[in-house]
Amino acid sequence: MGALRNGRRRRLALACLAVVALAACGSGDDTATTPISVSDAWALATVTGQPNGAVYFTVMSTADDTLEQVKVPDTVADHAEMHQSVTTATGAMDMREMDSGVALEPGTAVTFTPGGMHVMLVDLIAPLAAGQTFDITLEFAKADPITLPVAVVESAP
Ligand SMILES: [Cu+2]
Repeated sequence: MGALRNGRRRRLALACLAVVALAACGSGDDTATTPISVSDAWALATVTGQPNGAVYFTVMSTADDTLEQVKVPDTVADHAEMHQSVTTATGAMDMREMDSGVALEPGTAVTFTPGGMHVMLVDLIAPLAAGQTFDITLEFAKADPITLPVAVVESAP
């Protein structure tokens, strides 16, 4: 009787150890793969003949990182570029490509917004229609890539 009870106890203890190990693994993976969150991704609908579209979103990181590039399916546009809107010396609006990416600091939200930073969808395959969604993928220097849906809207939210 005594030996049987001991055997059961040992099996229970082993089962608990396995559960603890799994839990530790799981939480370790979470912090390694999701230090960055991206929210509120949207794009304005475009009209026929408009060559480019723009995507806006907010990105927040818990660690120092760099948003290096954004990718868009080739069914949506030829490619995507990260742009910064600037006002030229003559007062005209212009855009400059952010070749070295966008620095992310822990806990500081970076917002892509009209008149500021945006992801330009270069050479749209078809006009962006309100109600449509498509995926973009954000690639970082350190964190794993994040793919998320972009909602096409008639006017800025
Ligand atoms: Cu642009």
